[in-house]
Amino acid sequence: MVVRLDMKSFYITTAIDYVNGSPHLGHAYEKVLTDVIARFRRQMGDQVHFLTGVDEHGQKVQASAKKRGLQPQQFCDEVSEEFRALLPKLNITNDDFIRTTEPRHKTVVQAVLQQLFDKGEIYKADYKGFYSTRQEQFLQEKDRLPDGTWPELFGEVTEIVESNYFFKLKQYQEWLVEFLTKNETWIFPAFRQKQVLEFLKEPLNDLCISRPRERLEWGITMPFDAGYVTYVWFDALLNYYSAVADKPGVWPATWHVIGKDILVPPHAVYWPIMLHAAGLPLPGGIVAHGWWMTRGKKMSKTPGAGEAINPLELVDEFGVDAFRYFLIREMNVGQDSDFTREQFLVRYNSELANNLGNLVNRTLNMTTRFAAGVVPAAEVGAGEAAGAGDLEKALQDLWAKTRDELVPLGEGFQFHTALERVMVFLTETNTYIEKRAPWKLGKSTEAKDGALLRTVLATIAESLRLSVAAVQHVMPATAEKINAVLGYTPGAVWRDELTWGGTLTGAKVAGALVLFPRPAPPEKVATPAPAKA
Ligand code: ME8
Repeated sequence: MVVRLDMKSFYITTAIDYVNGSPHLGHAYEKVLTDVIARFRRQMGDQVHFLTGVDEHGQKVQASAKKRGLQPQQFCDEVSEEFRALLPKLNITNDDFIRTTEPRHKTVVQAVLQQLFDKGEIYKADYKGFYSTRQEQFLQEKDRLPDGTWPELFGEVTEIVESNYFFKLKQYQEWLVEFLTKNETWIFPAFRQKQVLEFLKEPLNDLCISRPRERLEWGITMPFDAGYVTYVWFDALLNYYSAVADKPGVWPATWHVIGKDILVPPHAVYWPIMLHAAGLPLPGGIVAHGWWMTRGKKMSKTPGAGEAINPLELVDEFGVDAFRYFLIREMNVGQDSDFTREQFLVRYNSELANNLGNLVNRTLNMTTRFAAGVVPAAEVGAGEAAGAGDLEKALQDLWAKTRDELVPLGEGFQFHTALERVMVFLTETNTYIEKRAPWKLGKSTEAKDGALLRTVLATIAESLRLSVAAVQHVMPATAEKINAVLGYTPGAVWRDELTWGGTLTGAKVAGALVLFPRPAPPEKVATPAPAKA
């Protein structure tokens, strides 16, 4: 890795997925969102390190392996491969993939535990209480429903009595409240930070961080007591640090991207306190995204929850970029979204096929037809007598406005809005084509019409090039394909790519490119209108 001194280091992570089932849309979304942020930061010139991986220990994994009649390690090897294989299919640019069964991880977890133990941050005590295997969590009386039962979320709850190791969480409560009060934007979106502070109004308990080996085999051995393994969250959270512990200058993470279900308490309470107690710097912040739901229920591997959508089926059917586009366009980071095939098809047809696909077709088709496939130069002032130039100016002004919004929107994780703005610009470009009707200009023999036609061709090619630059972190393969048919190789500095100019003048374009073919017919869906020109 070449590290330039003028580059800002940007370390971003996803949650690590439990390997007790196959990846679903929720997992795919988190990877795609993090990838979009990572690509955006690279475009902005940062030195990005992007980590993802799998969470392989714990009761759930042990149980799933047993069900399949496999040894836990064998089971993990198999399922982890499925999660790893998803990444190239989604065009994810992770730099590293961590498995919590790897020696590099175990060594760091044990070293941190030993350090905390030596500092007196960990003690042994008897514990009697209720335990949820599904959530791998001890419960408290306040977790019960008013009728005394446990919420469905916890699955089967059993009472246990045992001796365990505890981490002194409680003594850091005030420190954490102060930290979150001082660092108001530590959690995105902001309303989640308020929820954490609300949670912290109740007293914290010390955290039970061990499981007796006779109850749970499948975990990292406590370095100071071989009769115990490490609680799965204590093990899992440390992946963010263990993966880069040997890479100077990478820690702390800039952002951890996770789902809202694992914000409180693991990421917003345990994690900062663990780091603080261990004397390690805290990450820059946490992005807590919402859930993909099906018919109002969270999509998950758990029986009884919303039906899990297999992301690969959609990728196979519509292509990786249509999939990435939909996830990023549809979900406002932090909010929930319902996944429906109908909504997917609406966006696919109207925004990708009709809007972007149409502009690509028209640009290639008309440049080939009217300019022998070579993008002409815009002729400023062409046809001024007829008021020409105003439409081009309006489009350029709209672009300038769109461009100015792109960076702040990206920096604020508002990628859905950024895509919406680009779609508006594309729609306006297509409307501009309708208004200028180059197919009519092409039939005219008048010199001013010829000049205007060349201006139109130059204008739409430039509009297309700019739109592609604006969405390349969301649809990298599509951007590459369109640039290739435009005969264009983008420069190294992304921001410079966003300036309107005669960039493509003289470029030789290809004849055609099929980008978003119509899906197979059986569904009743809105079909795209045929492209004009
Ligand atoms: O929680 N929509 O693993 P996991 C959006 N191993 N995101 C979803 C989702 C949905 N329907 N379902 C799950 C774990 N996710 C732990 C994490 S990190 C140190 C340990 C997200 O496989 C979920 O919110 O249950 C989480 O961020 C990620 O997928 C992995 O979930």
